[in-house]
Amino acid sequence: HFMLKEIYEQPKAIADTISGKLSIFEKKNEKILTNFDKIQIVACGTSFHAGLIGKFFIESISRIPVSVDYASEYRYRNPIIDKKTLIIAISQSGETADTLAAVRLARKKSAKVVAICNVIGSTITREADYTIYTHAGPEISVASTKAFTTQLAALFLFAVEVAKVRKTIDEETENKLLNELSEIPKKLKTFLDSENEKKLIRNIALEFYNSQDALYLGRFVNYPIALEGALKLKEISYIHAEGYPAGEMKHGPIALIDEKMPVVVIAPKDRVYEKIVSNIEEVKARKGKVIAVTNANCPEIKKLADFTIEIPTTEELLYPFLTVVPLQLFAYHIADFLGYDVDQPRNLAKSVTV
Ligand code: F1P
Repeated sequence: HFMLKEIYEQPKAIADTISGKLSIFEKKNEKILTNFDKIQIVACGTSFHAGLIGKFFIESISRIPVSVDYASEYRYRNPIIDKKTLIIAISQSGETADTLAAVRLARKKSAKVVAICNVIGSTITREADYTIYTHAGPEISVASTKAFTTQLAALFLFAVEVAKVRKTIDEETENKLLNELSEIPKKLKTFLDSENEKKLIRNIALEFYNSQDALYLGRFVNYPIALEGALKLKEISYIHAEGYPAGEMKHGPIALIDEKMPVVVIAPKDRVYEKIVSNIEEVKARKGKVIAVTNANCPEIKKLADFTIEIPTTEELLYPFLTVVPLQLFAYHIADFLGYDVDQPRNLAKSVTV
């Protein structure tokens, strides 16, 4: 299957994207990076989820306000766009009709557009002012995997570059962030090479592939990963799944939890760790089945969860690179057990051009 192959290509794709750097900004006038006071990110599907995480990167590292819109909704809210607005359009294919429409709207209002795309010469790259290319290589499977993690790499590099040019971070911080990012491919490879983790994820999928529904919970940078995990499951296994910020569970979705409900909780050791541990307690109190994605040495979670998948440790902003991968594999194995063609899910196209 292409999807599985593409999941395993992620360490290389991320490394290639990091070494591709933001070459566009080196060649062109750097003013592009200083001449705006707000950013609007537009994208669809998985690329939209990358945008949600990009907001955390840019706001925490460069302290510039960012909004993130589904490109399919953007034009209907009459967005406030001016010369000081920078638009970031994220699209693997560079051909998604709604994302292209958002680019055209922004350019008509004289905003500058940076595209983050994987396909050289695609329509969006031709219409944008600048393009940051992801170096994912061809992505054939409809369900996006390596395009997503390379988009994250591009967004992180962008955030650091903007902060550097605007002097919102010092050199030491810049080097620290870039070093942590450069460690990601190696860490991901270690995870993907682990026979234990591989077997574990397959076994969890075997346990749950007959489920009707699944709930995905995360907080902070891993909240969008909950959305992405749920989307992957929906796209290829046709199981109804919902992603939620874990703190919102008690405002509604908790009513759904019973002993039949798999609840995937993304819980690395970060600033919201204690909070997420109490969310897991809430799920267990209602007999939900918890699959946790966490680090080694998280005894609280190991004790509570039915299954724990262990990912390597990193700087807290960078966890999405590592937490999304077990969820991609989980969705893959479930769809595979159900006998579906994971590369060609029903009703979906690789790029939505109408
Ligand atoms: C956006 C997207 C993909 C999804 C599917 C349909 O594509 O929603 O994220 O996996 O292939 O299109 P793009 O704008 O990133 O090419």
